[in-house]
Amino acid sequence: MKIGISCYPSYGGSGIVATELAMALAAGGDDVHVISYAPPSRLALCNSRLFYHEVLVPHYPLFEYPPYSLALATKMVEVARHQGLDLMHVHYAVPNAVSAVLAKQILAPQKLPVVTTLHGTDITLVGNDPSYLETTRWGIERSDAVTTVSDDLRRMTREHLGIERDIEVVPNFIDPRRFETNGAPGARRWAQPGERVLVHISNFRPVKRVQDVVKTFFHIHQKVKSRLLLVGDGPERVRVEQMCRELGICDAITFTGNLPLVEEVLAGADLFLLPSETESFGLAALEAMACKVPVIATQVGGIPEVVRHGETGFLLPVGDTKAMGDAALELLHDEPRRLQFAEAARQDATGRFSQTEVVGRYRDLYERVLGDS
Ligand code: GMT
Repeated sequence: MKIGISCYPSYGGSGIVATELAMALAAGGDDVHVISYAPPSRLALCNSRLFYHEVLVPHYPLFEYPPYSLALATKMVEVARHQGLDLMHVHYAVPNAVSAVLAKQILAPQKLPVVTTLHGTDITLVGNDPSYLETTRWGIERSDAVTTVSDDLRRMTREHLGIERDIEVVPNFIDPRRFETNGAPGARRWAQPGERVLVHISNFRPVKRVQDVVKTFFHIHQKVKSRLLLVGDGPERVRVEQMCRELGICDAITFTGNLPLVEEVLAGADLFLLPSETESFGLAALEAMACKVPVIATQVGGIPEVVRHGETGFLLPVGDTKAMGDAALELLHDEPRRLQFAEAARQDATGRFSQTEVVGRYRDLYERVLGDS
C-alpha cells in the first residue's frame, strides 16, 4: 500500500503517534510518505520505504498570516499524484483534515480516501473554537474514516462538534521492545544516591498544569528525599522555574529540556506525574507504564482508559495536589506495592497497547476504506 501521513512535527503526542505509525507501516512493507512543515522529532528515515516531504510556506509581504492549510493541501496533491498514493491518513483535524479533503477534491477523478485521526486538543481546545468550528466539522464529516484515540474523545467529538458519523476508537500504542528498560540507569543518572526520582514529560502548555507537578512534588519532597525531572519545554516553563525559586526547591528539580528518547529518562524512575486539566489519552503515561513506572494522574478525559486506579497508578481530581502527593507517598513508602504496580503497568501497556496489535487495526481500517472507495 502507498500511504500518505500528515502530522505536526514538534514535540506533541499526535506527531509522535503519526511518526511511530509511519515507521511501523514502512517496516511492515508499505510505502509511507510523511508530510509536514519540518521533520517530525521521532522520524528516523532508516527504511527505504519511508519518505519525508516538507511543506514550504512562502512568506509574502501581503500575508500577515501565511496560508499553511493551502500549502499543505498543495503538497498532498503533489505527493498523491506523483507517488500514486492509495490514501491519506491525517493526524490532528486542524487543519490537516480540511487540507486533505480539499486535496482529495482537487485530485478527482484520481481517488484519495482520507482517514482522519483526532488526538485531543483538536477537538477539546482548538477545533471547537468558533474560528475553526465549521471547517473542522466539515473536514471530519467529509473524511472517509475517522478515529479517536479514546472512547472519551469520541464522546467529546460528538458533544463538542455535533458529529454523528461512525468513529472508530484506535488507542495510542508503544513498541514493547523499545521500552524494555533492563536495568538501564535512566532517570537515576540525574539523582543523588538515596533519592527517589519522579518524572514529568510534556510540552509545558497550560493544559498540562506543570505548576501542579511542582506543587505535588513539593509535598512529597518534604517527607521523602527525592528529585523531580521535568522533561520537555514550552510556554509554561518560565513560570514553573519562577515557582521553583519561590518554593526554594530548585536544587531538587532538574529541567532537562526536550529529550527525543524518553525511555532513557523513564527507565529507573519511581513514579510519573501527569496532572493535566484534560488529556484525551495520555501517551506520556503509557510510555511511563511501558518502562515500569506507576503513574499519578488526574481523573480526566481518556486517562482512566489507560491508567487503572489502584493497580497501575492513582487517579485524583484536577488541582488536588495534596491528594496526588499523598498517593505518591503511599507508593514511595511501600516499595513492594510500588513494584507490584510497576509490573502491572508494564504488562498492561504491552498487552492492551502493543504496536503490532494497534498498527494492525489501522491497516485493517485502510483496507476497509480502500474496499469502499
Ligand atoms: O498535548 C499533547 O501532548 C499534544 C497533543 C497533540 O495532539 O499533539 O496530544 C494529544 O494527543 C496525544 C496522542 O494521541 C494524546 O496521547 C494526548 O493525550 C493528547 N493531549 C491532550 O488531549 C491534551
